[in-house]
Amino acid sequence: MWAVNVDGSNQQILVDHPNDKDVEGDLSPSGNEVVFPFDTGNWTYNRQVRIWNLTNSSETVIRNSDGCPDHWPRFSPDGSKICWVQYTSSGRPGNLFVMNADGTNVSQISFAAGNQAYEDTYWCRQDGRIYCPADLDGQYDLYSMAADGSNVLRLTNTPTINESAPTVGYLNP
Ligand SMILES: [Ca+2]
Repeated sequence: MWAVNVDGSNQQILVDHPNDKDVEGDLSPSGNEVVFPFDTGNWTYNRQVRIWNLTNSSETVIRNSDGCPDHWPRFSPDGSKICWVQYTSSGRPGNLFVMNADGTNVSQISFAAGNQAYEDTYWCRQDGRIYCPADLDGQYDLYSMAADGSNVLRLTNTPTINESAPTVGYLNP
């Protein structure tokens, strides 16, 4: 996993596993850590969630594989928690979970059933809410919710379009 200044200078490697895949990383609000799913190279279902400490290049496994691959771990605005999508054991997008940044206190915050699914978590640092696409009725739309999964808002309703990977910012056209 690499970082580069927004002007393109100072390209540097952050997380270095030469023989494996580090994907879907998120930089902590402090800038000292990266959380990412660690994949043993073959897109297996045996993913771990790890935190890489950028100050001393140490890493910690905060979540071990349980056969349901973890995707899109994202730090909370204060860096104390992580939300992510846990896929199903058959590799389909699944449900949203939140845990402490040390891997304790795992809490399921969405409850998709059947073919329903959540994806592509984004934890907004401006308002503290979690944004993601979800397929709750046959196609993906965008939703947001409080960090405990309550107060769900449906943001789009576009039956012929599958939304993905939202981000939050300020438009200044
Ligand atoms: Ca849609």
